[in-house]
Amino acid sequence: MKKVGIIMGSDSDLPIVEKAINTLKEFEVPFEVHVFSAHRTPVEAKEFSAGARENGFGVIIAAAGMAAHLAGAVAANTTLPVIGIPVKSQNLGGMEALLSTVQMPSGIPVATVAIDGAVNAALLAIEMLSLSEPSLEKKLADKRAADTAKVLEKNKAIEEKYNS
Ligand code: RP5
Repeated sequence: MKKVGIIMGSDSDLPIVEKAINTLKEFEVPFEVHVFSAHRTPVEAKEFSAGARENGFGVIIAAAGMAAHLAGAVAANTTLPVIGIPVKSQNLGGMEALLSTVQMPSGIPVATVAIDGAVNAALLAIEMLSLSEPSLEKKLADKRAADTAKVLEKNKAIEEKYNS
């Protein structure tokens, strides 16, 4: 199976990124994790991105906050799909990271999830890998069904409390 590359701009992003890591572990999808910054370590970020396809990666998740150019910079150096996670900041709440990540110029796509949307980033990466890994298709369907059952259970409790 192809690996998922997970890059974060700073180790301070790790508490958010760990949610993606845990989701990939749950699905037994192989991954690598790195701290590369578009601004602080641009050479390393570029080398990783440019070599990612030949190094066995199928998709890259890039998480960054503030002036979040990481996902775009990664996407500029690979034709693998890149998923951007805008990370919430103290001052502007992640809006700046969201806009920096999502507003890519035509030709260099970044699939952007919600602010701190690390679980969806991992699920989207798994969905991409499932195109060539049929075993992942069933796991995705099972998780979707389990999540639906949880919500229906909550609905039942609320309905019983207020509607009876
Ligand atoms: C971004 O700046 C990082 O992705 C992080 O979200 C933010 C702050 O980084 P630190 O100052 O905590 O290292 O590049």
